[in-house]
Formats: sequence, C-alpha cells, structure tokens
Amino acid sequence: MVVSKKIKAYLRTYQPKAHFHVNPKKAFDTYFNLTKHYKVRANTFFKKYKEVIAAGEGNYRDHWLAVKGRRTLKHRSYLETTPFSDLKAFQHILPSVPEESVLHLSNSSTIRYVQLFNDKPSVDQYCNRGTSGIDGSTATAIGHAVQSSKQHILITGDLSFFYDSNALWNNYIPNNFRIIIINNGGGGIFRILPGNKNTDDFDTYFETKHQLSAKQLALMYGFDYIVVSEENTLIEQLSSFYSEGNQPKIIEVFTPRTLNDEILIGYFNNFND
Ligand SMILES: Cc1ncc(C[n+]2csc(CCOP(=O)(O)OP(=O)(O)O)c2C)c(N)n1
Repeated sequence: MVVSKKIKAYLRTYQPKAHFHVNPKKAFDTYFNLTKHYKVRANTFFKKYKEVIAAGEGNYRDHWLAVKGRRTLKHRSYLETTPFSDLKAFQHILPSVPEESVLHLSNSSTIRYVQLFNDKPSVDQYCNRGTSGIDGSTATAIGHAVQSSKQHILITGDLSFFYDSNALWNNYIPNNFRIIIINNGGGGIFRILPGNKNTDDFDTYFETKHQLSAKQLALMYGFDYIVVSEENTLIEQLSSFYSEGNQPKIIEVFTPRTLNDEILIGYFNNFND
C-alpha cells in the first residue's frame, strides 16, 4: 500500500498507461486508472510474468537509476548538515535495528519517515494501518511478539504510544521486545501540513501539544527505560539497546517540536533544484 501522499499525487497527475493490482482479494483504484485486477499472490504473478514478458529496448531503467543516484546524494548531503530532529533520529535508528528482527511501525509520521530510508531486506516490516488510526499499533506489535522467538521492535510516535498504552498491561511481553518512542511533544504530522501553525488553537486542537513522558508507564509496566534528547547519546544508547536483558526496554527520544517540520519541509525542498 502506498502511504506517501506525494507519490499518490504524482501518479494521479502523470497516470500510468496501465495499472495492474495484484492481490488475491481486493484491488484499490488508487490512481483512478486501474486496468486489471490479478486475483493471485505476488509470487505467483511474478513467476508467470517472467515467463511471458521479454526485456524490451529503452532507457527507462537507466533514467530512473540516475534519478535515484542524484536523490541519494542529496539525501546524504542534507542529513550531514541537519540538526537533531525526527528526521535525524530515524537516520540513526533504522540502521541500528538488528538483522532478522521484526519491525513494527506506528501510523502518522513514523511510517512516512521510514519510507525515506533504505530498509534491511532481512527485517520484516509491519504497520497496522487499520483506518490510518493511531490506536492499536502497540497492541499489534506486542501480540505479534508474543507468539514469535524473533526480536520485535516497535517505533512509535508519542501520541500513538500514550493512546495505546493499555497494550502494555499484560503478562506476556517477551524480554527482547523493544519500543522506540519519538516524542516530539504532540502530533508532529499536523505541523507538516500547510496551514497556520503556532497559534493557541492549532497547538491545542490540532497538534495537541503536551509535556508527557513515558517514564512512569515504563516503570509501572516493568520496562527498562532510557531517555535521550540529542544525537550522540542516541547513537551511544542504541549500540546496547537490543542486547539481552531481564526486561523489555523502552527508549524515549525527545526531539524539538517546532523544528521537526521545518527540517522535513527543507528535506523535500532540497530535491526541487
Ligand atoms: C484513533 C485515532 N484518533 C485520532 C487520529 C488523528 N491523528 C492522526 S495522526 C495523529 C497524531 C499522531 O501523533 P504521534 O503518534 O505523536 O505521531 P507524530 O505524527 O508526532 O510522529 C492523530 C491524533 C487517528 N488517526 N486515529
């Protein structure tokens, strides 16, 4: 499923000649020009596809590889000069996730930030989209972890975490379970959308800014608790975060609420020139 509004808008404006949706049950007409619904699993589809499709002439692949190369350079150079923020936190968190683990992502900004970075092929990634709700991400990750011997890691926003904190109230959370909370002091996603920011009404009713911390919840539910608010400490703490312990662990990463949106908007603008 494509989460990025930018990619959706792009493909709606520059419509593909054909859109095949491969799924045993449902087809979404996301770009308003669905050509065909193949009611099979992706593996079955591509096996067959390989047999009937021959490589064509053209520069499509080279063109897009060159675009990707330019994009990667700009991504790197922007991050080199970026101060500590949500974006910067993801830059360090994602490569720290252990090979062969299972990564759960909450909705809102988390799933969107993760799409800006390369993922590790050995790490299975899940996001319970539900109806794009902020509820249930923690419960889903814990439920999944309970029946698996693999290490499960949840990356979540602060509101999603506090909203679903009741999920921590059970006796079965494995000791190797890890939660990474990106605490940007509210619903950071609303700052990224166009509109009037930094008014009392915006802060209260849209962003719902707050000063809560996960510390007491961690204590109450028997989690190890680590808190960081700058880059070097984050890097240092991540280096031992996934190692074995007698309790599951939470790391709460505080990021600058009113800077995160500027940095992300700057990141996208950086690709425009
Ligand atoms: C059940 C539910 N309630 C409210 C919303 C509206 N909503 C969408 S994103 C969001 C803020 C999420 O904030 P947080 O989890 O801290 O993530 P951030 O965007 O800051 O990374 C809210 C309240 C929703 N999607 N689902």
